[in-house]
Parts: sequence; structure tokens; C-alpha cells
Amino acid sequence: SVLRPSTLLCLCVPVSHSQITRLYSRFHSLDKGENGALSREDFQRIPELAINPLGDRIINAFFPEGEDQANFRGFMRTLAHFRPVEDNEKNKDLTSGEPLNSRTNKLLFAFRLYDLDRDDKISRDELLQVLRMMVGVNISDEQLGSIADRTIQEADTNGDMCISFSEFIKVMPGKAVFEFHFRE
Ligand SMILES: [Ca+2]
Ligand SMILES: [Ca+2]
Repeated sequence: SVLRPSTLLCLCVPVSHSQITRLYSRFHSLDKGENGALSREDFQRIPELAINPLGDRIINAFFPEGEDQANFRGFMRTLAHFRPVEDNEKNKDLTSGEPLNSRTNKLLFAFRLYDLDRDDKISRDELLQVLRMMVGVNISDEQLGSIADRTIQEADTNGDMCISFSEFIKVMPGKAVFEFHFRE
């Protein structure tokens, strides 16, 4: 099968770097209210995000918990996760000292797209939800369920049937993360 469990996990941030760069340059044109902040509706007007199966989750990443406006600073901070690793020097995260686009931070960003209830674990259900969005309608629920099971089996080392962040890091192929295997 084309869908190997570990490659599936790599599909989690299916927005390309060039798409993000375009979004970045469009912040001001997106800001219809000209108040220096973007609403969810502003983001939903972006075609690349509108057609992206994980578009809503990626949009959510731009909004701090409980807020409905994304200011330019937060916008840039979220975008920084998508920059290629060689830009690291310009992207220092002052709080942790680690660049936002380091492998760990990129993985954490991806992990959070799955972990909807923010309990720091990806459950089978959360995995299934993402798989369903990614693969479309050509795969039956049964097949999808078995892909989810295999993915969890491959990643889960402590036997709780969930994928923790440390388990997630171990199964993600380094090269795939470094390059970000985006869907165009
Ligand atoms: Ca969870
Ligand atoms: Ca586990």
C-alpha cells in the first residue's frame, strides 16, 4: 500500500513553504477591517487553506486559546514554524532559546494539529479524524481503522494505545520532517 503509517504522520502539515510565504505577504491585504488583526473569516478566504483538508486546524493554530483575532506578531510566530531549518538564526524563540522552526518545534506544531483535546496524547479517534480528512472518500472506514491501528502499534511504546509526543518524535522520519512533505 502507498500509505505507510509513518508517512501518514508526515502529512500532518500539508501546507507548502511557498504557500505560507504568499500568505505572509498577504497579511495586510487579508486584513479587511484594517485593524491590524485577522479573523477566522479572513483566513477562510485564502484559497490554499479553504481547499486544504486540515485547513481549519491550521487556521486554529494562528489563534491563541480563546481568542478570535490573530495579530501580526502572532501571525509571524505561527508562520515561523514553516520556515526551512536553514533560516534558524532569524527565528530564535526568545522564551525557549530554540528556533520555532527547529525539528522539535515543527513536530510539536504538527502534533498539536492532531491533539484536539490537548491532553498531550493522540488517541485512535483523533488519529482517525485526521486520516479521514487526508485520504478522502476512497478508503473504507474499515481500512482506515486498520491504518490507524497499525500507526498506533508502530508508535506506541508504553502500551496506552495513544501516541505521546515523545513517541511521535521517534516514529517521524527525520528527513521527512526536515523537508516537510507537503501536499501541493
Ligand atoms: Ca488527545
Ligand atoms: Ca503511548
